[in-house]
Amino acid sequence: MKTKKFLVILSFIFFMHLSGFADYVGKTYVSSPEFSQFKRTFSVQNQLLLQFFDQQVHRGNLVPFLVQQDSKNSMEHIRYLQTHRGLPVFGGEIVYHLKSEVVESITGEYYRLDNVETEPELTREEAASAYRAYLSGPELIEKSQDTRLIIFPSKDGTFHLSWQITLAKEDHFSMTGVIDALTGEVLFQSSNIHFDEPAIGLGVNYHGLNVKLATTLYSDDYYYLYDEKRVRPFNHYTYDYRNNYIPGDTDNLWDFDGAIVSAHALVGQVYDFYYRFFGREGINDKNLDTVVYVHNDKYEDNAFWNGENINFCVQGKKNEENAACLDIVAHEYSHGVTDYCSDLVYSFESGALNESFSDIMGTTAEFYWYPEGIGLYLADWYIGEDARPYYNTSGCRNLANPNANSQMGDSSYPDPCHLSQKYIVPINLDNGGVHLNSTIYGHAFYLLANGGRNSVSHVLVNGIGIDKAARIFYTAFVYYLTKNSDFMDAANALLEVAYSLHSGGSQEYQQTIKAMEAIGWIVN
Ligand SMILES: [Ca+2]
Ligand SMILES: [Ca+2]
Ligand SMILES: [Ca+2]
Ligand SMILES: [Zn+2]
Repeated sequence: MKTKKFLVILSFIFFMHLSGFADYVGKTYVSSPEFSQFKRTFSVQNQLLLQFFDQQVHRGNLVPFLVQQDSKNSMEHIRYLQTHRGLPVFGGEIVYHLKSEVVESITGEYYRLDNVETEPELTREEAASAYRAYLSGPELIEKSQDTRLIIFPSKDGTFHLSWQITLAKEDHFSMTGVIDALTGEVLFQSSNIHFDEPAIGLGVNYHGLNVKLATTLYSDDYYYLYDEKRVRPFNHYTYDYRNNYIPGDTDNLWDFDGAIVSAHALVGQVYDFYYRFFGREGINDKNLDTVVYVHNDKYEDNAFWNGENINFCVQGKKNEENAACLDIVAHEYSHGVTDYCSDLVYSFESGALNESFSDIMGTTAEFYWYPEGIGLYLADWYIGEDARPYYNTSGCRNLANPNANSQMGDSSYPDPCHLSQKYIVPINLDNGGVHLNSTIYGHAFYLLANGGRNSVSHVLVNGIGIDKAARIFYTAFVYYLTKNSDFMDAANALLEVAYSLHSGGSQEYQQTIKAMEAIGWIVN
C-alpha cells in the first residue's frame, strides 16, 4: 500500500495543552513562524493519526454530520463532530479529505477530554434566566430548539459542562451564549445577526403591494435602504430628501412610507432590466453608485435626474407619486445612462431625443417586467400612469397616440406624432420643447415595436416586437448618437443600426425605414 502523508492543520491554541493527544504527533510536528499562534501544521509520516481518529469514529466520539462533494476536483470531504459522552464539544470538528476514496489529509480541532463533569447543577430554565439577566433583556425569547448541553473548551485549557442557549427578539436580535452549567457564568457568546450584512427586507409599496427590498443591517440595529454591492454589484442608497432624513427600520418590514419602498425596489428592478436585457452594468456601465432621493420638496408631482442622482418629488396638486411608477423610475435612470454615453444636450432636438430615449427605455422596462395590459403594474404605452393611487390612463405622455394627450394641458396643442407637428419654442419654454417634442421619436418606437399607422402620414409599420425595437433604439442612442445629435442624426443612426444588427433585406431594417417614414422622413 502506498504511503500517505497527512497534513493536519489544527486551528486552535488549546491543542498545545493536550499532551496526551500530542503523543501521536509530537515528534513530527513542525512549528512554522508563518502560522499564527492559533495554527500549527502537523505532518504525520505514518498512519497513527488516521488510526486514532478512526478509533474515535468507531467509539462514537466523532460523529459524521456533513459530506461535501467537490466534483470539480474529484474530492470528498467528510466532517465529524466531536462528542464527549454524547455531548457535543464546542469547536471540536475533524474533516477527512479524500481523493479516490483514500484519505489525503485531515484538518480540524480535536480535544483530549478526561473526567469532565456531565451532570449540570443548573436547569436549562435557570441557565436561560441567568443569560437573560446577563443581557439585561427580560423580554428576550429563548429559541428552545437550539438549547443544548455542551462541553465548552476554555482558553485556559479547562473544559466546562455548559448550556448553549439562544435568546432572540423579533428578527433583529439573536444572541447565542454558553453558560457554565455548574456556576452560571457566561463563558462565551456570539451574535447570530451579522452586522453590515445584506438583508432582504419586505416593504409595502405606494400601492399597498408587498415587494422585496435590498437592505443592510448596521451595528446600530437599524436596517437601511442601502445595498452596498451585496445584492447587486453597485452601491444603491435611497434617502428621504426632506431634512436629509435617512429612513431606517428596526424589523426590516417597511410599512411606513410606500414611496421610498417603491423607489428603492424599482431602481433595483431597472438595474436588473438593463443588466439582463442589454448587459449594461449600471448607469455608467461600470456600476456607478446610485443615490435616490424621495420626497424632494423643491418641486411637486415630478421626478428628475440632476446629473448625479435620481430625485422623486413630493406629491402636489396632481397627487402624483412618481417614485411609484416603473416607467418613470426607468426614465430618470435612463437620463443617467444618456449622460454616460451620447450625453445629448438637454435642449431643443438633442434634448427631445434625450427625453425620447428615457421614455423608450421606461416603456421597455415596463414590458420587461409586467405583462401587457390596462391597469396598475401592467405594461402599456403611457408614461407615468401608475403615479396615482389608481390607474391613470392618460399618464403624462402617450407613445401609441401622442395626439390624444397634451403636455400643455390644452387639447388644441396636442403632443406631436410627426415632424410636421414639432413645436418650435424658445429655450425658456421646456428647454426648447424637450418634453413637448419627445413624443415624435417615442411614437416611432411604438410603431416599430408594436406596429401601427401614423395618423399624419398614414404610413403603416408592421411591428417587429418591442425586444428587437428596443435593441435597435438602445444601440443607436447609446453607441451612435453624440452630444449635439438632432432628429435627422437619430433617424440615420437607427437606420444604420437596423441594417448592421440585421441586414438590408430584413424585415427589421425595412420596418425601421417605415417607422422613419411614418414620422415624416423621406428615406432614399
Ligand atoms: Ca418596520
Ligand atoms: Ca403601465
Ligand atoms: Ca407606462
Ligand atoms: Zn426626463
